[in-house]
Amino acid sequence: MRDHLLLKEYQDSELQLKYFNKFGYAFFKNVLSNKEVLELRNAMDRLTPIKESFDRDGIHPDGKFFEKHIKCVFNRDPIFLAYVDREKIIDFVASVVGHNVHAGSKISEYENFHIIGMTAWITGPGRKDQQLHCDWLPFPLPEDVIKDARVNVPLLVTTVHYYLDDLFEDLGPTKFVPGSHLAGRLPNGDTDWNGQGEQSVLCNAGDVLVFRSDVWHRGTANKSNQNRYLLQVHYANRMIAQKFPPYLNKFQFNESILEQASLRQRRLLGDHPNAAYD
Ligand SMILES: O=C(O)CCC(=O)C(=O)O
Ligand SMILES: [Fe+2]
Repeated sequence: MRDHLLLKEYQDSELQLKYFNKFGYAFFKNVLSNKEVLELRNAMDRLTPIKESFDRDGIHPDGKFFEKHIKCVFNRDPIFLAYVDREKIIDFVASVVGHNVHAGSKISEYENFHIIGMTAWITGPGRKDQQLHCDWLPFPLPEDVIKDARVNVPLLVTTVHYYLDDLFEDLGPTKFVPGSHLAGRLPNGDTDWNGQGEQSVLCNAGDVLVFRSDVWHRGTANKSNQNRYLLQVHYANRMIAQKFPPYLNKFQFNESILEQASLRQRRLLGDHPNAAYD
């Protein structure tokens, strides 16, 4: 069994999509320059926590390790705005969650999805293993049903990982069980599926991984002596709520950042025209 995930970028977008549907993830090599990686890391270091937004910055409550986890960073520093619709990545994301579930609708892909979160995450030495999980499994199905060629489970949420380190096993890479979104269930303690075990994302700083919410994966222990830097961007079909805490009208868009946003960025931040349920 392989212990590291196959990280191949297919230049043909149809192939990239085909393997995303088959394995549950897609890889994009060298998306960010070294300068951009450094800028992002520095911006993450500068962020300060907002307690009501569920931010964390300090020693983790269930372990003696440092963790910084800051939500909705597109609203905190204009540097992060570019990662709302980073070139190349956003076209791919549009093709996987921008689809319209009502066949024949005239709504274009860019009008049918949005950002539901953007988190800056620094994990320090001593960070513990996560349990293998799905971020969200909206449609649990019997395996024989989900494998039927007539069944096409629509993807509602996908996450983009911008890796900001050269990953190695001791730094705590994300691990995936490729293809496990076709199990139709949560891992429930299993660590392999269909002959595939967990495989580490051993990529370089500036590389990007896009993955389905229903593929089995986990973050792993940081056994090194350095912090791991990760920017997570979560996207969903427009019908899925945005997760912008604090709730009950307490989240406020930062006007000075919004002024710098393009029309497409505003749209992805939630500036939709009226449609069903509005
Ligand atoms: O830390 C990672 O690499 C993955 C984290 C993750 O999967 C999660 O928090 O849901
Ligand atoms: Fe996860």
